[in-house]
Amino acid sequence: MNPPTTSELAELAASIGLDAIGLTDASEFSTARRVIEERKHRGLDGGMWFTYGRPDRSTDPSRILPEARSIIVAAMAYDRTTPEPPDATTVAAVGRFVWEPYYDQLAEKLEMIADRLRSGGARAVVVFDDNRLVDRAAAYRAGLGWFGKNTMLLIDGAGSWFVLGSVVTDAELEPEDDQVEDGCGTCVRCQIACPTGALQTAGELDGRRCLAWLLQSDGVFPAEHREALGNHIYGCDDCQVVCPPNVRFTRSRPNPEGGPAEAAWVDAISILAASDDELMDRYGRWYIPRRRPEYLRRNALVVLGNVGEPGDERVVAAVVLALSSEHPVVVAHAVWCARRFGRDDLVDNLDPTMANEVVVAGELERAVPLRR
Ligand code: B12
Ligand code: SF4
Ligand code: SF4
Repeated sequence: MNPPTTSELAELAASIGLDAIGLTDASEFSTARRVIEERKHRGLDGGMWFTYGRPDRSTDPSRILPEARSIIVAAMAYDRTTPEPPDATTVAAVGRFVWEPYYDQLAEKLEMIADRLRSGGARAVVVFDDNRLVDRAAAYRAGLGWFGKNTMLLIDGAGSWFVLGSVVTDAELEPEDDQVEDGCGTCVRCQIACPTGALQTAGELDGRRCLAWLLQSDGVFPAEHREALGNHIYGCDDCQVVCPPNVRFTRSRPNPEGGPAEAAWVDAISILAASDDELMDRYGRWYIPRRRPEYLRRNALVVLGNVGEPGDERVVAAVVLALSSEHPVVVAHAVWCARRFGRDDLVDNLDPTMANEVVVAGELERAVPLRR
């Protein structure tokens, strides 16, 4: 086996556009496992699977590659500057980690690193954002950054606008296990900024309250967090936007183009008007609960109830259309939306069979806060 040296890997990473790289050994991530199990025990997973599903597997690199010896962990920056929203009151915000297919871009780069290892006779497996590895714990141990109070992995001088991924290999590489010291200090901005109080304890995310997770969960969107959802249609960046290292990084390295405007904002009305196929075609990359487009409509209705103007004819027409949906979850959230606008009259003509569906009947009984 003729594995590359650490400096060769660093040079290769920089030349293919990876922003940071670190090395660690392939031993188990026992702290991460303990933390995940303990949080799951307290219900903080909020029904999430991912690394919560099989923590024994996600924290053991030998399940990825039985002879694993080393892990190369890499970070790739994504968009930082928010483009101006279009001139409409019904626009919804998309988390910036999906403005472009960043994970595909990251995967391509990680495969180049893996190919270099393979050409030296080693085995190499690329993993990123799936359930096989705890990406942030790997990045932390490889000395890439520190765990912020918002639970993000922050890179010194560059913040958290990064996706992370790894190459697990059987090559013996020299680990750089110098962990980065905490850089949050006394700052608590993310904890204050979280609209639902999901970060009440520093460094601990309560999945039952996190909007990023609730938008990806199936069923009824929890009524107590609907107003807090604001205009988020997919993902939530609130605990990163306020983070001082991110603000400094954005200032020092703004995107020349200011971010891809067409991907940063989505008209909630256009989601409600689109067919199933159109929705999956446009947003199929997102984690949509059960891959069912009605959940995109559910999320759009909560957003519309928060940002739409009750007197806007387009808004009213979109709610009326949603009230005639064949999906109870869509009708239930359309009921909430109509009532939020003080338009109980729109609900009066509901089909009686639909009105008896459990989720719809539940909404009909619910007191709804009027738009202020
Ligand atoms: C499940 C998951 C989610 C869940 C839960 C997130 C969470 N915080 O646990 C949901 C759906 C909410 C989510 C949301 C987002 N996610 Co996500 N998600 C994951 C996934 C699949 C697993 C994360 C995990 O294992 N969570 C379990 C908990 C226990 O892990 P942890 O928080 O890292 O735990 C450590 C710290 O708590 C620390 N610790 C323990 N005690 C203490 C105490 C203190 C004081 C501190 C500071 C730390 C600390 O040790 C723990 C163990 O290592 C990873 C991909 C992967 N396979 O790893 C992506 C990942 C974490 N997500 C990512 C992104 C980009 C996001 C979003 C920004 C997307 C968006 N815009 O909506 C948000 C950010 C929300 C947030 N504040 O975390 C990136 C993060 C990149 C980075 N720089 O950190 C990852 C790594 C994907 C990737 N490969 O790039 N995500
Ligand atoms: S992603 Fe949003 S809801 Fe989740 S912890 Fe961060 S600010 Fe709170
Ligand atoms: S906002 Fe402050 S406390 Fe939160 S992650 Fe950023 S630096 Fe740390």
